[in-house]
Amino acid sequence: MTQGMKERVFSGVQPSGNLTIGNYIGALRQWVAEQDAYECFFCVVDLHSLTVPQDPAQLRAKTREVAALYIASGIDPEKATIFVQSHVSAHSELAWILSCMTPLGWLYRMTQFKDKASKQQQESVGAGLLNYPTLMASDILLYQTHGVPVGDDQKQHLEYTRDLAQRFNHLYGETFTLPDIILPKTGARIMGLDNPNAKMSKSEVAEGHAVYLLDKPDVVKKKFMRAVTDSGREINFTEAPEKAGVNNLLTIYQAVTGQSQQDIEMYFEGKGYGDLKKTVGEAVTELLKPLQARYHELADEGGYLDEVLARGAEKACEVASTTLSQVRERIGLVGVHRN
Ligand code: ATP
Ligand code: LTN
Repeated sequence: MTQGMKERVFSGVQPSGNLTIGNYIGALRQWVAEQDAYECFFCVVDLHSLTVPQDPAQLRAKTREVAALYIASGIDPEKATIFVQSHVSAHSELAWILSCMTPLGWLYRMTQFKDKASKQQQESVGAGLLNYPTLMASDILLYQTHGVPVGDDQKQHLEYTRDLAQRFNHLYGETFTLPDIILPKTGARIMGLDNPNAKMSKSEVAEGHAVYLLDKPDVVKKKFMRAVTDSGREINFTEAPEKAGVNNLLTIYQAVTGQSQQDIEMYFEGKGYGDLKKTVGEAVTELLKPLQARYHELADEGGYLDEVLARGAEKACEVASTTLSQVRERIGLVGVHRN
């Protein structure tokens, strides 16, 4: 099959902090698996991270770090296009156009907006936080994307993207491909180690909440040893809310080792929570070793990353501008005519 015939995949991570094992298990790991079968675009969505306050120097550093972590996780820049969202201005332009076609009600009902807005002073919630899904829809629709590999928390944003694409296609004629969500079989929602009822998130600051991809082995192990469990003894996969901590540890273990639930439960039969935490901590440490080694190599050869991002931006611009031209034409924006 030639490159042009492959279906497209698009996904992104915000450079809003240190990447967690939730980001890896829910997103990055799936991306690696898809890069042969699809034409992939993996974006560092820096404009999205502006929806909550960011320190400029930190944002600059994290943008490069996230791109390097894509490569360190196994994404091959020779196969997939890796780029920074703000390098392709079509994203912002389509976001404006689509925001004009989005009923406010669709945005107010987004749970991510409600969650993040409730964590800030009412008056200081930026308009960007409300418009976040419109920018995300633009990211996806510009590439005529078929599949979007993300964690469970992005379901609602994907539904919104499809609704918006359908609305546009209905009003102006077939323009956008309707994207499907691609969820991981295991680990679509990794929970915080300090609070197994809240999603593990890179912008949560509480100590012991998340394991970061660049945490040193002793830190990883310590965080797992301190993970919140319960006062019982059973080590089983379960939906019971009071056993969410144990279930989360088992889920991480399953995602990392690829073993069946049955085999894992059998392995831990008769063992205690201390053993569970130790075993999971060691498995995650092993998982991170090669990733961290590759990351540090990349950090030492700075020029390579710049070159990958420049190439990525060029390729992404090509595809995005084709869709954007169609959109501009369909909605009646006048093109430039030069003699
Ligand atoms: P923030 O805290 O800044 O909102 P985040 O940690 O939720 O960030 P995002 O950049 O919003 O991360 O998400 C990047 C990708 O990682 C998305 O596909 C998202 O679904 C996935 N993801 C994030 N957290 C988890 C998690 N705890 N479990 C599984 N997937 C996750
Ligand atoms: N909203 C996503 C990040 C994101 C994204 C995208 C994911 C922005 N644009 C396009 C997939 C496709 C999040 O994970 N919070």
